[in-house]
Amino acid sequence: MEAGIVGLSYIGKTTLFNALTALGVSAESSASKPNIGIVQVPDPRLELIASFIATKKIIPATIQLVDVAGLVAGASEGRGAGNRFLAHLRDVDALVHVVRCFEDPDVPHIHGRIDPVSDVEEVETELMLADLEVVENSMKNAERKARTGDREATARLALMKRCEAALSEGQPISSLRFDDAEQRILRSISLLSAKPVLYVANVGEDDLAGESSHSRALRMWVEQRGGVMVNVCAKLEAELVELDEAERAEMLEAMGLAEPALNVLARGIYDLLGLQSFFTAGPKEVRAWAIPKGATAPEAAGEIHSDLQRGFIRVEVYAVDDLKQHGSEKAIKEAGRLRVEGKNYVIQEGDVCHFLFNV
Ligand SMILES: Nc1nc2c(ncn2[C@@H]2O[C@H](COP(=O)(O)OP(=O)(O)OP(=O)(O)O)[C@@H](O)[C@H]2O)c(=O)[nH]1
Ligand SMILES: [Mg+2]
Repeated sequence: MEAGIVGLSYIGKTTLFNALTALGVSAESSASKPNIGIVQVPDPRLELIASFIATKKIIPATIQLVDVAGLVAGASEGRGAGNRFLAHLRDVDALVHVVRCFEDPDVPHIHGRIDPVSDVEEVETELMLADLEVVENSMKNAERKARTGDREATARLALMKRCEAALSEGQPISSLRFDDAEQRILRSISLLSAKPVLYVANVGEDDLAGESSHSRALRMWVEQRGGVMVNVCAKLEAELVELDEAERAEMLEAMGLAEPALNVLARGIYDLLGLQSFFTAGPKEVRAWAIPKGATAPEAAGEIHSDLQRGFIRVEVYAVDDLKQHGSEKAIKEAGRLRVEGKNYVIQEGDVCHFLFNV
């Protein structure tokens, strides 16, 4: 699963991307390509499991993140570098929309003023204009085919007309409701404004709680749309990841923070992507794995290795809380808390799994 960062030009996207992916491996990047990186999703339950089950390594779940050049008004018509990159965002599963809320005379704003609501609307308009172009093309194509009596084309034409009407009125596709058949058609054209969005207020170092007038204005705008917003100071987070663990803890404490805002953001993106975690635990590694909510035991096994899915027999499962209560897997078993589940079992958030398979 993959999320993409969007936002106006020069507002801290790459700073945030670098901080988020500092611990993960960068997949590929060059001047002409978007930055692609791996984000580790911190989970305190991993350390908890490892405190009961001796292990060599702790491996968190990861998600992939894409960072493209910023947008400016007119991007959908080819203005600015952002346009070339809009195409890279079509393939992502969700968007992280970064909005500048910090004041800093040394960092120029492309419009010469800080106005997060105007910025966020400018970017969303560009996304919708880019979608409108895709919808209109699809509509022309469907119109031609519908005349020959093609049923699929007739359905697509009606759907595209609905999408066009919404976009023309400035309504994102995500504000509409669709049935299964319509969703299938929409998936084939990957509209940007149909993707779930997490808004990130890039706040100033003196405004970590997001109480400045800029941050509050953006929060009100997001809340009115039923959206979710996270406050992050990209500059500060970029500094935090450079520190070693002891220094970081000291700096966080001095600022009265329990953990880096980046952790909250990483979990927010995870949630936005509809992911949940299950764990595997043994002497070699204690590891969290990302799977879509609702995944079955064989599907979860397939996340580890396709052989495990193909040869799936059953899974032994317990909850992290069982480990806390009983202290070891042996004690969990003796207490009758170790469950044996078959191929229809739906994995629950935080299950610790041992897969039994045969290939
Ligand atoms: N004061 C302050 N400066 C920041 C913050 N985040 C980013 N900057 C600065 O803003 C400038 C632009 O940051 P980038 O991360 O390159 O912005 P971007 O959105 O990736 O820019 P484009 O890719 O050109 O659209 C840099 O000089 C950063 O150091 C922040 O939270 N506070
Ligand atoms: Mg950038």
